[in-house]
Amino acid sequence: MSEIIPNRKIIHIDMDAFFASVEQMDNPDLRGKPIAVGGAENRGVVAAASYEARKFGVRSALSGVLAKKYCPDLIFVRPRFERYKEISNKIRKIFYEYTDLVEPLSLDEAYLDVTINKKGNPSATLLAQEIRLRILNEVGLTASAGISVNKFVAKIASDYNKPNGQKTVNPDEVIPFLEVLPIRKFYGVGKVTTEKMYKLGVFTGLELKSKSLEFLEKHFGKSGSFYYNVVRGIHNGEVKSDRITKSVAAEHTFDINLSSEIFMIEQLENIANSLEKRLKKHHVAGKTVTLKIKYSDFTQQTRSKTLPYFISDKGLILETVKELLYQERMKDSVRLLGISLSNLNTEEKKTVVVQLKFAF
Ligand code: DCP
Ligand code: CA
Ligand code: CA
Repeated sequence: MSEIIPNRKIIHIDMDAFFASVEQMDNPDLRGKPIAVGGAENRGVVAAASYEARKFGVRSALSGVLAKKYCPDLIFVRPRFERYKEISNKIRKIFYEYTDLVEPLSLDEAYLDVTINKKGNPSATLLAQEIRLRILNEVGLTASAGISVNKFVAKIASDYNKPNGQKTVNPDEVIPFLEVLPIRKFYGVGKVTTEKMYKLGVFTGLELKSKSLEFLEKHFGKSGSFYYNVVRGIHNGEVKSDRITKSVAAEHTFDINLSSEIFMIEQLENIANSLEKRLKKHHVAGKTVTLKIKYSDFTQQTRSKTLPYFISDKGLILETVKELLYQERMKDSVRLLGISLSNLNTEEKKTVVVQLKFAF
């Protein structure tokens, strides 16, 4: 019997005309008007165009000169990246209230895995609606969302009812959705690949599906198997959270306060055990071991030791913890013990790469 893998629930959220909408929100004079962020009448390119400007064919990457030609009333606005970043952070804060599995793709969009979510809401569609409403109420901007079983389909779906709309592609709709999808709309298929696909007679998902894996690999190399799979609804890419975990901890509050170190060791063994499981699950190791002790009078103590190497093994963790335990006498009775590991090997390493040029 084959194992039934439950469908994941992925939401892709993308802000509408992001930079332009921020400018219109902050400056009421710009509302309802065709504006272009970036560019200028005689130089540069448009970064973002308001929906009013898009009616004239103004869009991102268009030169300022052409933009002005298409839309003589176009107002050029200088970008304010700090402001966009600030809004981006606000939006992300909202996302994290729903799940920790948030993968930002750029300032204005992210994938959220809400298969299991902090609200205990089984409907990803309703969650997307709620998140969009919160962005509108708390930030003042509209967003669009795509909801489906994987990142690939969710991303494509978020464009469907843009602006200020959302689209759910249910598990049983994924295949038919992809079959009728124009090939240029497949995420990851850029201009060059689209042209190549056209030359091979592939214009829709259905035509893509008619091609064998060998055929696609022959023409598209490594990407061949990607195309082969996604059109069959197979895309297992995980939502990669960018949250840098600073520490991993496990602790336990006791029903009866502990007064002897012998009992504490026994408890610490259990705690080290759960900590090790957590570390293994997240594939991390750390250098700093911290022992947390809460006494019955509610005072708290922490004792730490940093090792010269990374550990994740419960034996090594316990060894360090014991050292910390005996380092100093305990007060009479202990109600909670905890162990945490920090200085993790996942923390971003800011290395400066210096390129040396040698004269011959
Ligand atoms: N951006 C940019 N240069 C580009 C494309 C985009 O600087 N070539 C910036 C400006 C956009 C923001 O990134 O506002 C988000 O890009 P999107 O592609 O998501 O476009 P918009 O949010 O502007 O519009 P849409 O409503 O289509 O998502
Ligand atoms: Ca956008
Ligand atoms: Ca975007």
